[in-house]
Amino acid sequence: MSKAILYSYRRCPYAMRARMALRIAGIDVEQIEISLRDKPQAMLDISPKGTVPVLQCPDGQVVDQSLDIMRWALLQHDPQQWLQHADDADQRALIQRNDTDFKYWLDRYKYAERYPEFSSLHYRRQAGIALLDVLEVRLARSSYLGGQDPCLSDVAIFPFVRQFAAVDANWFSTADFPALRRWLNGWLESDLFMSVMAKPVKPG
Ligand SMILES: N[C@@H](CCC(=O)N[C@@H](CS)C(=O)NCC(=O)O)C(=O)O
Repeated sequence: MSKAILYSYRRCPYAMRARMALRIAGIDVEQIEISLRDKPQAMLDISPKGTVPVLQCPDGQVVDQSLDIMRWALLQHDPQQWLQHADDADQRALIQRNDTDFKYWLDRYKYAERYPEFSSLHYRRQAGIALLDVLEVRLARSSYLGGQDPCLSDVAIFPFVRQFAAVDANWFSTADFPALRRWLNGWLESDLFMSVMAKPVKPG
């Protein structure tokens, strides 16, 4: 095997961050777009937990957590130094909050009808408390989450904020998150993000 293989799902935020790191690192991967309802056996054979992304490296090593894929890629080539502050406690804590508390409330906000115990507004507020209020304060002070340059936490987190913004785009467009909006839009309009979101060309 000469190329790494990435099992991916276009709209998955974990897969997005992995694809962005692989892309900026210039790693040539064969990307396999899977269906979450019909996962390929070859993927389940190497990673039985059945989540994407999964990277199979040329030497056979399997990396099946998106953050590990990001680090694996950036350790080989990190042209914008995304890893520079990645081990700082505050940076790790931000990603941790994103992947745990924020993700928890985000899922409830996205699918509020499935969680009738509370209102959608309650879930939205909880998501804000879990992470977004902190991001807004930081981004009002600096362009990115680790300072004036993009870093690992920006890329690890923004695909989830993208989902949050899309639940009620009208509301988000005027919500009290001006710095967050500027930051999110910057990433959404970036060539890097657009390149990893390009739809696979269908043969024929
Ligand atoms: N901790 C994993 C989470 C990945 C994950 O949950 N991916 C979702 C898609 S966004 C998935 O594959 N879910 C399995 C399913 O829906 O069957 C990572 O960071 O890679």
